[in-house]
Amino acid sequence: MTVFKQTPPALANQYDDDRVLRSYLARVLPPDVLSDVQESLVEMGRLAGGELYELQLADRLNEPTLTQWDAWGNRIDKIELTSLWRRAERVAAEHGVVATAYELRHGNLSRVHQCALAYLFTPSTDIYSCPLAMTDGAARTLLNSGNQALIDRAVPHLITRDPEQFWTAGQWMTELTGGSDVGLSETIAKQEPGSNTFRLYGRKWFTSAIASQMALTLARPEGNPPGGPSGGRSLALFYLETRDEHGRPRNIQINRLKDKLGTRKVPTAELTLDGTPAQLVKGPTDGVRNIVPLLNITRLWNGISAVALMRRGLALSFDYASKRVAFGAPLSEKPLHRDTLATLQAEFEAAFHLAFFVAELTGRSETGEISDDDALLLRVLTPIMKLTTGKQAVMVASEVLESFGGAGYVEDTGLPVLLRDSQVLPIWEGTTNVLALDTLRALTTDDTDPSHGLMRFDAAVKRILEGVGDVSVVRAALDHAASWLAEAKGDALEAGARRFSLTLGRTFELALLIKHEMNSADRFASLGVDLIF
Ligand code: MFK
Repeated sequence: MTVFKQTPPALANQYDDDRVLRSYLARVLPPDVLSDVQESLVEMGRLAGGELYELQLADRLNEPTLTQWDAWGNRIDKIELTSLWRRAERVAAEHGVVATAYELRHGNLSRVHQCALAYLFTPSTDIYSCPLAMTDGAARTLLNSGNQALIDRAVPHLITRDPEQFWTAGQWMTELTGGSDVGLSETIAKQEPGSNTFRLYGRKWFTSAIASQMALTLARPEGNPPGGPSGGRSLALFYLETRDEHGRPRNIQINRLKDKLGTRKVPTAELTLDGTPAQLVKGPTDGVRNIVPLLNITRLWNGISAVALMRRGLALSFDYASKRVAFGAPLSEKPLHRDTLATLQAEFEAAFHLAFFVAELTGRSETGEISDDDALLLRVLTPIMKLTTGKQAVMVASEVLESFGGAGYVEDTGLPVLLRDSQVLPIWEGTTNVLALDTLRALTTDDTDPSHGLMRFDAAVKRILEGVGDVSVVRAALDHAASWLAEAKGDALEAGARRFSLTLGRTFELALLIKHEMNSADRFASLGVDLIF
């Protein structure tokens, strides 16, 4: 008797196989830059579709562990990572997944190159992008701070390609009182008499990737006024190193690791800081404002991770559709299945172009080559991009699982993790609602009237669509947003902020998709599935 065996989905080289990434890079990178970066991307695509993916499947059941005590009663709070994450750390350092953005080999386009590496790397590493995002954000924050002693001490470790020297950074912001409303933080900083060192006392409630060697955190220097409407101003930004030269925590107790829905490889801890030595990064106040560079870099990573997870799900789903036969033909020949996947592919491609456009602007901002208009656009688009792509990732991951039928609901296919891990994207680094409010705030960055900010956003969309003409559906959406904003006041403005921000996000995505289709070699092709099957 012949026993039926289903061929599982497989991954090819994840760069060679990614028409969307390749056509985007061919459009935005000059030919000499593209040929220079290609080798690194092919190599990362090979690892992501091969060694790292195999290791990810083999490591599926393993999770990081916390050992609080040694056999002799000493508190050690030792974290052990799984083999996938240990390998991912080396690969990330050696392949410059953070470093590329700082080496500036290709000027402002280095950020695009780095995001392409991160995009290929992320889905095969069970969110090792979390510590890398915070590392990148910490490097940017320290460099912007002008604190030369801390720059000299930490930045070389954060941006090295040498795995032995490489450090990752944590971002300890969340406390029991304040997840979104960080100004409510209760951690106190006491200055050591006659010294620049402070000692931190308090509890941090969500500290991701706790194996990091350093962290940036917020605390209230003794004497500053307590939390309230402007609580963030009386916090200060601190730098600390987590362990001493013997590997012992520096007056930090790791109370437990969180039991989370997803991101199970990320060791996320609850901490007590009991006199942890720390240095001021930039003055004794305005901690929230001073940590903003970190927030904006990790929000960019969030968007890049969102599109990376969408792409991974679709790569597996498209491959499976060509192998799985039902009702007399492969799924890839079934009009309804094709139509479903084409819809998801459109969501992914739209999100891809938005996330990478923000990477382009970020790169230009970092090298000081951004116009005032584009700097304002970056300020508005960062929260819009983060909130829009996070929502798209959850929807696409859910549909990807369904496209496998029951197999998508079964753990040892390695598929359900895509949904669990995507679900964090609209939560951490600012929830959808917090970012929707930040969008309104960003529209008033240099003017008190958000309608003026929206007019500049509108002008940016027009610039994107230059040469294409006014696309009626884009025009209608922007006009609708503008007339709502002109009317909405007080509670109505706050209540509509999420719908408004998502409208702007999806409209901008559409403009970018159109621009790409009009300017790339595979014009009009990418929304169809014919190129994929
Ligand atoms: C896969 C990749 C993912 C990556 C890693 C994930 C690791 C997970 C780690 C975490 O989740 S850490 C926790 C993340 N937490 C947040 O993101 C907090 C979410 N809450 C907010 O973002 C609130 O809006 C905020 C805390 C900023 C509000 O605090 P405040 O004290 O009310 O701030 P305020 O007064 O609104 O802003 C202070 C200043 O910063 C203002 O400037 P001025 O002082 O000049 O007036 C703001 O305009 C400015 N500002 C705030 N957000 C900004 C910003 N400027 C630029 N960009 C922004 N995003």
